[in-house]
Order: sequence, then structure tokens, then C-alpha cells
Amino acid sequence: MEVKTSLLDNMIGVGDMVLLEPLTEDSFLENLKNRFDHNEIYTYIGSVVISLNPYRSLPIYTPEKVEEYRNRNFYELSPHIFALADEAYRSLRDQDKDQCILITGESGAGKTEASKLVMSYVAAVCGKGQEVNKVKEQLLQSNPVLEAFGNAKTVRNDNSSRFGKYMDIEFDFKGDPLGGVISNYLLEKSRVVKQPRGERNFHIFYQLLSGSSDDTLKKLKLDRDVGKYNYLSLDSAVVSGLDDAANFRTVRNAMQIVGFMEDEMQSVLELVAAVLKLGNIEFKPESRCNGIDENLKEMCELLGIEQSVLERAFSYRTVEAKMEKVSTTLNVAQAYYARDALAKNLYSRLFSWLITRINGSIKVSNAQAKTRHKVMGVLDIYGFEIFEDNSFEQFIINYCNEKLQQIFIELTLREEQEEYIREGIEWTNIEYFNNAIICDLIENNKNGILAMLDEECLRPGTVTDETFLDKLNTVCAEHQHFESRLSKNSKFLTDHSLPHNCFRIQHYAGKVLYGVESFVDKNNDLLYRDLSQAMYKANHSLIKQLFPEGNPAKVNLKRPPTAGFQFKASVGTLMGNLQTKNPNYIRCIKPNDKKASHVFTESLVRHQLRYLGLMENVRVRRAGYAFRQPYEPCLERYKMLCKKTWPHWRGPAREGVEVLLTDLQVPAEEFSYGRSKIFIRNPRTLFFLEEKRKQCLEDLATLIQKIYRGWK
Ligand code: AD9
Ligand code: MG
Repeated sequence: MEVKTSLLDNMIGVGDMVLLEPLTEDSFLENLKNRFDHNEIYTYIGSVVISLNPYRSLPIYTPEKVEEYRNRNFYELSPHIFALADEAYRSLRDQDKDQCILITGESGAGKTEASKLVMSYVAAVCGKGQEVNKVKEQLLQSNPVLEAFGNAKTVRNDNSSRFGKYMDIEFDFKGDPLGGVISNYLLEKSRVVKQPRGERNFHIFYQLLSGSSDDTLKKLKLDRDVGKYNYLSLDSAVVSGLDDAANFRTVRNAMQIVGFMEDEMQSVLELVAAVLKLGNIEFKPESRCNGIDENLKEMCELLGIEQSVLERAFSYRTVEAKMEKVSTTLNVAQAYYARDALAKNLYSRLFSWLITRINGSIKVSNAQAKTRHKVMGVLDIYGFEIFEDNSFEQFIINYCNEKLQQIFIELTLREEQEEYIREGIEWTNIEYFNNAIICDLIENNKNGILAMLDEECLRPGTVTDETFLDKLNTVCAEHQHFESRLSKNSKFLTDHSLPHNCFRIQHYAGKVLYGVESFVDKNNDLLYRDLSQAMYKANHSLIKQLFPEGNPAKVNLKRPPTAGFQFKASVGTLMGNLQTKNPNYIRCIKPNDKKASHVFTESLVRHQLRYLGLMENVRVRRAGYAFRQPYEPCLERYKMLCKKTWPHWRGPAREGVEVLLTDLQVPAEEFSYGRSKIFIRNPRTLFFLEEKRKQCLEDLATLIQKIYRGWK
């Protein structure tokens, strides 16, 4: 059996870690580094793609490259993200299997870039035609819009996603795109009112100020100077390599393509401007609402709100019980709190509205929805984060990453091993760390951290972050992944290094210290009803839509679900959705902490490959079989390669496959017969079969042509 594959030939290092000899952590690292130094940023572990962030643009995503990878077998060419995208797309189109692309890695590792590369590759190779091209363009152009409103510069990444995104791209039976649906997961809205040192607010604020014409700014009552706005941090307003003005033009253009009308765009910008104005409103003890605050006046003008209505909403809080209304006066601190809560709510609701609006444009038409279609889901979430100060947002982000790691373990490590056992294939177990225990610590319905936070938020009486921490200390103390200063667990009792208002979780990717400050508040996510009612009164259709609960006719005394509860529920739905699809993994690795090209910090990469479980991944893969398929479809696909099975095999499919492989002289050690599936050890064998099949089909086509010409 002669096999040619570029995984072995002309390759820098080894293209597939499965083929690495000897396999140790050092050789794994050495191979990655060697390839990285030669601009080979992609390496496989079987069908999993490892992607190292090059931090510079490489000429490997050209239309020529797209052509090169198009319709080629996964192992045929050098490892590339396009090979994964092609494989996923073809198996969706030809084998009718819904796919999902799961992209993981810490903040700045390259997930968002990878997701865009996959989308643009699929757009380039799938159907053509005016309608189809419009759909593609709209799907692609949703990215710059969402990035402008949902991404920001952090210390880890100049374009950090501050929301989770999952996009289902839907195709018809031919593989032409029909449209899509985007789901978003909890935007980090605290950023709207305050940013950590060295970070910025969401891009759109800076883009709007630097990219708008003087005329637009005047209409929005804005000043070009970033320094004029309390909500915009000054220390890192300018990010090198980021052209806010040019990006603003890109965003406007993208919004147009996605289908936003001119007046809708204007409304959106008015809301962005209103947030900036809101941040500049000041309250004074003696005359909080004296009507002379210029910012308040301008914000009201922008949104068509009567000034006295907003002033009142910033002065009183009305609590409605069943039969009565009680108004209390807000003190200055409470007024500021109300102001910031309004800004955060306004912005995050605007963001959700943008997603709904985009979905309205890209959604599959009702008629098409009824026909059979196939789905490719692309998941790009915020990566695992450890900052100096970690709060509720990091807790949520890291929980989401735990869940993704869990699904990786479930599907690649555990599933794989269990399948061998199920199929009766000889197998020695491989040990790996299962993070299910950490997920449980966070999400257990009874005594998980989120459940306890909810319990505390809903409990009558005085609830503070400290009472929440006390509760955690009592309940979680025995959990081996939970550490606190007061923890009863003797192991941690002596850990006085923990500040008193913190707890620490040993996540799969490292230990993170969380400050409990604001956990209760952020989880409650309450907005005084007076404010939502003031917004609802606005003579501005967009803002009115964003605060439907402000409609006095629809007063609902029920508490809205907490932020944590909603997040857990949506992550649960997402995981369920992913489990129904065929997963394709891209594991992004950050080569250094400096956002620098050509720098490979060994210790950093070693840490990532450990927590990502990549060594275990290779071991499972090596000990096992690269490819498996039920007997029936396998025989169907390759039966043309053997006279004994072509055109019809009469007998059990398993025997047919046996006859076929023997006839093709595939060495016996290359495969194993499971109960319902054939297991092929080496990707090269599969490649060999595919090559033979391709040749056979080409010969057949030539023959048909000859016969056809003969007839003519
Ligand atoms: V976060 O969790 O959203 O904070 P990501 O999404 O993992 O993070 P991102 O894709 O935004 O990281 O990549 C960070 C930066 O690295 C990008 O802005 C690019 O400047 C750079 N990058 C990432 N991948 C590539 C690539 N394939 N080629 C060139 C890249 N540059
Ligand atoms: Mg990102």
C-alpha cells in the first residue's frame, strides 16, 4: 500500500502530533516551536487543529490557498484551518451531518480570528449566485458590527470579545447558505461605566468620536475629545495599530450591508451618544435635580424624553407592592448608582437589539425553513481570563470555559474510550483530568456557587456580598477546588494569603481569585422601575422598544431571573445543541504574553498544552483509531474499489468491508472490526482509500465521456 501524504513529506517537524516519536511533553513543545519558527502555526492531533497565534499577518489565507484546500482530503496537505473548515463543510454537504466548530483557548489566543477564517473559507467555497452571495455577505458583515459593540481593548487582547457568540449557519440540501442565527451570551456590561486600568470601553464609543463627521457629532451633541467623557478611560484611548476612524467606516458600511436603514443607524448612534451623556450627569446633595445639568438636558433631547421625567426618576425610587406605591428619595450615591445601572442596561439592551436586528436580516425565510436544511454552528466565546482583580464577569466567563473544556473531554476523551469498550475493541485506559467536578462546584442546582448566589439574592433581609461569601464558606468548604480564607477545609485554613473578601477556584486552566464585591448586585441586575418607565415614555422608538417593562399597563411584580440563572440556562441549552452536532475542534494557543510576533514563551505554551489536555488527546488518539465508520456507509462508499463488492454485495456489510480491505491489501494491523463499525488506525489508510476512490470516479467519468462521444 503506497501512501503519499504531506503530513510526512516536506514537512517542518511533524504535522500531526499522533505521528510524533518519541511522544513526550518536551518533544510536543519542541515540535510546536519548530513549526512556529517556520511560520507553520497549525498542527494536528488527528482531526483536532492546534492554532498558534502568530501576532502578524501571514500570507496563508489568500484565494489561492482557498483553492488549494478546496475539496481535498484532510490529511492531504499541510495542516491548516482551511482543511478543518473544508472537512466540516463537505461532511455537512455530502454526508448530511450537522457540524459545529468549537474554538477554545485563553483570551488573546486567536479564537475570534479563527472563527472569521472558518466563516470566510466556507463562504468562499459554498454556492454562488446573486441571492447566495447576498446571504454570505450579510453573514460575514455581521462580524464587524458585533465586534464594534461587543469587543474592547483589555490588557490581554486589543480586540477582546466581551460577549459569547454562537452562530448557526444554515444551508440547503445542495450546501448553499440560506441564512443564519446568532445567539449571544452575557455581554460584560460593567465595562460601559468603568474599565480596569489599561483597558478601554467598547470600541464603538471611540470609533464614533474619531470617525464621525463634525456634522454628525453636532447632531449627536458630542465633542470629539475622548477626555470629555467620564465613561471613557483616557489612559489607553489610543491603541497602536487600531484605526478607530477607519473602523467606524467599516462598521457603518457593514451595517448597511446587513440591512440597517439610515434612520436605524442614526437611532443606534443616538443611544451610544446618550450613554456618554449619561456618564457625565452629576448629582449634588443640595439640589440633585435642578434642571441645569447640561448633560441631562442633552440626553433628554437625544432620546425625546421630557426632562422632568428623567429628573424625577433620578430622584425617587418607587416600590410597588400589590396595592400600594411607596416612593423614597434617592441620596446622591443612590442617584449615581441608578445612573450607572441605566447606562449598563441601555447599552446591553442595545447590543441584544442589534443581534435581534441582524438575525432579522439573515434569518432563513419561512418557506426555506420548511425544507430540509443543514447547520454549521460556529462558537466563539470569551476566553479564560485571570486578571489582577476578578469579579462576577470573570467568574461567568471562566465558568463558560469550564463547560467547553467539559464538552471536549466528553466528546473526545471519554466518548472515544467508551466507544472502544462498547464496540469490543481492545483498549488500555488513559488517565486524564476530568473537570466535571469544577463545573459541578459552580452549577450544581442545590449547592453550586450560582445556586447559592441566587438563594442569597432572593432571600429577604439584609443581603450583602459578605453574607454570600459566608454562605459559600459554609457550604463549599469541603470542595477540593474551592478555597477561602475561612474555609473549614483544613487544607486551606492556613491560607491567609487570601484577602478576606475573596474566594479562589482551582479552575482547569489555573487558580483564580475572585473578589465577591458586587456579586450580589451584578447577579440581581435590577433597574429601578422609575427608570425603565422614564425610558418607555421616550419619544424615540428604539429606546421605547428596549424597555418594554416600563409600560405602566404591563407592570409585572415578579422578579426577573438573575443574570447567573439566565447564563447557566443559556449555556445549558448551548451545550445540548452542540452535543447534537459533529464537533470540529480548534484549540488556540497564545505563544506569548506580549502580543508579539516571533516570540514563543515555552513556559506559557507548556501551561496551556497541559490544561487543554493536549497530551492526553494525543495519547488517546495514538492508542486508538483515527477513523471509524459504521459498516454500511463504509461499504457503500468504497465498494467500487473491489470487483467482489461491486456493484452489489450480497451478505452482511461487515463481511463486505472485510472482503474489500483484504482485496486492497490493507495490512491487518491497520484496522479492527468493532461490533457495528470498522476502526481504521492511521489517517493515511483513509487517505489511501479516498485517493483510490477519487481515481476510480475519474476513470469512470472518462469512460462515460468516451461512450458518450462514441454515440455521437
Ligand atoms: V478573547 O478571548 O476574545 O480576549 P481571542 O478571540 O482568542 O481572545 P483574537 O482572535 O481576538 O483572540 O486574537 C487576538 C489578536 O491576535 C488579533 O486581534 C490579531 O491581532 C492576532 N491574531 C490572532 N489570530 C491570528 C492569525 N491567524 N493571524 C494573524 C492573528 N494574527
Ligand atoms: Mg475573541
